[in-house]
Amino acid sequence: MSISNLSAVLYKKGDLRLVDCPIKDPGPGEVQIAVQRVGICGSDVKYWKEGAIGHFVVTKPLLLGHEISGVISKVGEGVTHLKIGDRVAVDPHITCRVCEFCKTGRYNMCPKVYFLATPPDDGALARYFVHAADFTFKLPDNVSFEEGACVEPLSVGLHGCRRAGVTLGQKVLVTGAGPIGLCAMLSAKALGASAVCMTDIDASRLEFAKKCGAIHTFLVTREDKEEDVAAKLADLMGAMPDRTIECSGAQFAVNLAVHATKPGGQVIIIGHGPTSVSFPVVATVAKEIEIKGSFRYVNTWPTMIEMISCGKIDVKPLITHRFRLEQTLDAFEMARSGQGVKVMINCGQ
Ligand code: 572
Ligand code: ZN
Repeated sequence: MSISNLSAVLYKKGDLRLVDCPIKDPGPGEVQIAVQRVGICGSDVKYWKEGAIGHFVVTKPLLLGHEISGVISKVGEGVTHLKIGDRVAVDPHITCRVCEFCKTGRYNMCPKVYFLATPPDDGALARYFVHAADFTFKLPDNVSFEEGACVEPLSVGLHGCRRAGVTLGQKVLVTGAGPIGLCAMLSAKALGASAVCMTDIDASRLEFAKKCGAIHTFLVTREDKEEDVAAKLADLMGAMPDRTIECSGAQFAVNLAVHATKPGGQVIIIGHGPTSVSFPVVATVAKEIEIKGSFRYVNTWPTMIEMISCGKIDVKPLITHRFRLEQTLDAFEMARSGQGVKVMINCGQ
């Protein structure tokens, strides 16, 4: 009897189907995972609705999903740190491990990377998939499958905070209160930020951010001037923020970030919408602001799993909707509607 491997495959823009796919066996250094939970990311929705993000274009059927937890169902040759039955979370990278970036601890820069659910590389929104064992991490008993799947978006936030060098007693501004902004806020607090303020153009997202732990929130309107908002933020936070983590991709937020940040401070850009945005070069120079990019994450799973396990990061409030794998299309419609924050799919049987 063959076991079914129900899988969410995007055939082309707008054409997402549940189909049965072959189950692969793990090769050397690989594990087969019985997927338990998959969170829907904005990029999954964008590939579905627009068929592309930048140069990454869906030209052949693509299995979606890169926020994964599961149970080890088979172990390939040479794998010693995992066994059948282990509960795991998955870092969606598979890298070459030998280039200068892999060898210097920046595997997120590997030019030969395979990254789940990024064309042409398949994801894991299915019953089973096979992954590199060294990018698969055991979950402690007190970390749920849902929390395990959330390690991925949390990692984006943690990496941004690490790039910013967020540390004890700092004030941190996070622009954009979507899932990644919320994850950056949770990490900034866990790293010891004394005040974290979130901005957004949507009042309901800020209300939600407060419930998730944002200390301050500030509603930005289209009529606002960046310098005026910057002054109000300094008032609200008691001083200018030492670090700003930009998670919205909006032109306004990039300008605001530079104006709001303390002289000598840093602006970290995670979010990007348009390919190019302008930035206030005079203020950047005059305040010696350092602007840095932050791309995905590197070496964040062990830290984030530990932080969830010890209770210093509580990601559960971010999960707003739950669906079964069979209801994937409804789950994607919900994610696209913007009503929820983190939509979670249960792939277990
Ligand atoms: O969770 C990781 C992640 N990264 C995203 C988007 C969604 N989820 N990124 C934004 C898009 N870039 S990309 O380089 N690309 C389409 C591969 O423009 C990757 C990071
Ligand atoms: Zn993502």
